[in-house]
Amino acid sequence: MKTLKNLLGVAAAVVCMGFATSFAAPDVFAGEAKKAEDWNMTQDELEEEALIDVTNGDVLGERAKDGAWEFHLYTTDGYIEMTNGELVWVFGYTHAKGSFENVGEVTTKEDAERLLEPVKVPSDPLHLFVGEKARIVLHNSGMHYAEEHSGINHVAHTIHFHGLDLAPAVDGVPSLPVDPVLEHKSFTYELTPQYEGSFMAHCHVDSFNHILAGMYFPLIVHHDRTKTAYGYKYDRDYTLFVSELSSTANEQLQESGVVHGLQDWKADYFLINGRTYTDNLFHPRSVINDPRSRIVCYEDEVVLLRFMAIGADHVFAFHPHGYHMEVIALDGRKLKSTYEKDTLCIASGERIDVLVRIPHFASQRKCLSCNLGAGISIMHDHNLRGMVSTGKYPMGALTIFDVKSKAKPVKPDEPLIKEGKPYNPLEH
Ligand SMILES: [Cu+2]
Repeated sequence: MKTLKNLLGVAAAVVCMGFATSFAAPDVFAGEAKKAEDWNMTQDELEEEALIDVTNGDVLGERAKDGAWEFHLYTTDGYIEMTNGELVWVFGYTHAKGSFENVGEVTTKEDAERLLEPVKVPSDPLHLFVGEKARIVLHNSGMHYAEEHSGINHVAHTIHFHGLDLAPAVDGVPSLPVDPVLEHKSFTYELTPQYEGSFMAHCHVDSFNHILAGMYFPLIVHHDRTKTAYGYKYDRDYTLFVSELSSTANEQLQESGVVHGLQDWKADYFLINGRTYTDNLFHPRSVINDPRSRIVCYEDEVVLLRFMAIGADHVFAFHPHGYHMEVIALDGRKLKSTYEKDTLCIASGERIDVLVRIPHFASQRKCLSCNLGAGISIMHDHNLRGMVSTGKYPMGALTIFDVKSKAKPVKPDEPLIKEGKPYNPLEH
């Protein structure tokens, strides 16, 4: 097991904000012109504000001269820290520090550390818009932490845009018909999304090993710059990307490039947005201390949850205590009629969008099963294998709803870890 003690230079992931600075306002904002006058805001400023709001301050693509959204993704490797202190070697996609800008080809470990964000699993979401062209450039930056003679060095990668129904030329299946992206080379995928919805992307080279080693991320296609999905209005949205990780398999890839007995591949971590829950409520790497994964909301709000899953064979079964979920879309398509579930099964490759309507008394309600405090209730994998990581329970796919009262002013959008001090749900 590798820990921080014996491995220096692994920085914590930093959530950065960025947005396009130049934008020609589309017709949908014609109605906003009056508002802009009243508030003395320019169309550019309104556009920036709406973009930040609808994408929750995620890093956005750059706006190219022709209006296309441009993203430069870099593949490389690194370590992620688990709640038990283990550092798991992974490889995946990343991007320039604080942006999706082009920083040229990155070929050395020093340049990767200097220019790129550390690799995350899953990597940061890509936000696209219906009818707006996107140019996604994949740069293969090689591996920098694998053993010198490991077969994983110098491998090629692609991006498969799972669910976007694209032509083969930009579908990311190697050599059908486009060759995969070799080390220190790049390839540009151009596409214009036709449908709004929740999608994902992953590598399609040696898929079992590359995907499960960490090569995946959420892809969200918005209809416009408002908080609506499939025609439904929502107040807040959270993307919960659940996945399986085998530190043993990853270590074998790092050391030799070959996973022994692939048929026996077994996850030892079950993740929500790359993290496990742990009974140490203060652990900064726990799911519940991650602003992307802790479902913070107000009473009477409508919360959109975008579930996405990647794995070898585990089917997650999400069960929120205290709430039913209204399923509004499956695999990026609006359902003709919705239905309600309190246990939602999701298998690898699926996306399920649900609305949770938060009752007006929810901030006062205590969950008797977890007793974490008023307004807090858990949502966990009811296929209980997913609640056991490295043989320990409860360590796995569990997050919490953290409902605030409108009467008590709070700032739910602020990071939950301030000045290095983790947020304590018990102090509510
Ligand atoms: Cu790959």
